[in-house]
Amino acid sequence: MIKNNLIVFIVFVICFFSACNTDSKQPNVIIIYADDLGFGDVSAYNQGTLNTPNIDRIANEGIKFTNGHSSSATCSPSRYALLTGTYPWRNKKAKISTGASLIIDTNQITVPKMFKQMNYKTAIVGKWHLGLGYGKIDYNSKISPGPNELGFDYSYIMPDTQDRVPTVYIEDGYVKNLDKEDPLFVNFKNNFDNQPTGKSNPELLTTKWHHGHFNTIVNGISRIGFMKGGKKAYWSDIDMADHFLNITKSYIIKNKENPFFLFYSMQQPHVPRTPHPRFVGTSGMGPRGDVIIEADWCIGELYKTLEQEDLLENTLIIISSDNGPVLNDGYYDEAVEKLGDHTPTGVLRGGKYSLFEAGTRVPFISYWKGVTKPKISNKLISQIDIFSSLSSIINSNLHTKDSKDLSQLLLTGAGVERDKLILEAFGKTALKYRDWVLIPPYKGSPVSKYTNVELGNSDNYQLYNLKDDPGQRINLVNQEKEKFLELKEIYSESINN
Ligand code: NG6
Ligand code: CA
Repeated sequence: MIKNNLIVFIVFVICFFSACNTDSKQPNVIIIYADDLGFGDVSAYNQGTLNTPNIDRIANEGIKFTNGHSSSATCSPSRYALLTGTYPWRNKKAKISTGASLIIDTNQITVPKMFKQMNYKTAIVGKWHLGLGYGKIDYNSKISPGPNELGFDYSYIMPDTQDRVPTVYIEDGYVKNLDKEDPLFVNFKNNFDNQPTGKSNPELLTTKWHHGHFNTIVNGISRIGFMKGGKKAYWSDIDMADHFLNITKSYIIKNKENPFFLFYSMQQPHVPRTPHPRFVGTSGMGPRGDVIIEADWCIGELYKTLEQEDLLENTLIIISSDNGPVLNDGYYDEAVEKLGDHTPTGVLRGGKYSLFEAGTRVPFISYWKGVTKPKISNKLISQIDIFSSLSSIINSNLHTKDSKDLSQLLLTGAGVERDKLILEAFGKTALKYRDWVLIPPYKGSPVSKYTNVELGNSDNYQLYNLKDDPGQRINLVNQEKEKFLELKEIYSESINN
């Protein structure tokens, strides 16, 4: 009897593990998300003069999308759309976070929740920038809700941006290395105890601010916002890339037996640009170029880890950026002066913050060894489609209204594409429809007085044909009356739907 039971038990165990094995055939998914990396910053796109050999290898062996978009020309809204599959302009809270409350409702379905439902392990390492908690955050106890309440089993994050306080990492809701004897306080309006700031004590700065960024000084760099205490928890800016990479690598090695979804959310090349000394001077373009070289190296190291762990053939990698490029985003770091012939936006007009193409048309690459065949695809795809496309790839049945299942496109570079996409920048929207773009009239300066980026604001409607005019120079509103009216109609339908 005991023997029979034992045999039944052994058979059960074998079946159970073979079932697990089938499950483990579900691919791992890694989204590598750069911060402010431009369409022309990746050499595989043949636009600029920077060299990114590691991204290029993945791009050249996978699908390189030349018409791939982030959902917004700034960070938090793009991240919101990526993780929820919902347009950011539907949610008033989905705007740049500066110590804001959590932007995503904890009841909302998210990409990591979807993966969890399919028995994946889920993690985010790197920049978060989607707000934390409700109301005022107490950094000295558990900070919740945050990424863990939105479906990430493991989170190791920079809360907002590298140029905002607090300059600490948060692991699963707790400030890493916080000394209880030295509590951490943050305030975005008022300074604490006349502490030195970038404004009052410029002599303490190693990097000078240009606009904004003149509050609390950490590591010789003044930031947005004030902070006091918590000194042991402060990050080292120059080690940030290595730090996130090492955590990412350990996570992969630790979780290689289960399918995992990993959001590797890099901080480069957002300001302040702080390359590790071994990358200083490598681009000849100053810190902006150097941190792109650094980010490229990190991606190469990640690739190597997957190769060494024999995971490449079972891992879908997506590389993209949260918005387009900007040179001067608030610090004097020679991004403009040392640019040389490099063109971060490539042939596109605008940049970060802009409704023109370079605001949201970004590097967009998918790669899965043995599955994707090298292809350059000019089909229209948006990061908002990642939700439904991944859902399809991992056999989940979750979909959202705004996210299109473009899984075939993601895996082959061919097939159904989007015909229309609403672009967003600072709450302002525009329509991309096939080869056309319609930008409604918006008040505001056409060129940002800080960043010098062309924002897309104009008193008049703008209509561009990207096929003939990828740089959006010729406004066809008057010549192409019918097209104009057609797009106006589609725009108003889409935005009110
Ligand atoms: C802006 C900051 C800019 C950057 C941006 C967020 C000023 C004047 N400008 O408010 O430097 O931090 O927010 O960038 O403070 S993003 O890529 O995270 O959206
Ligand atoms: Ca960004």
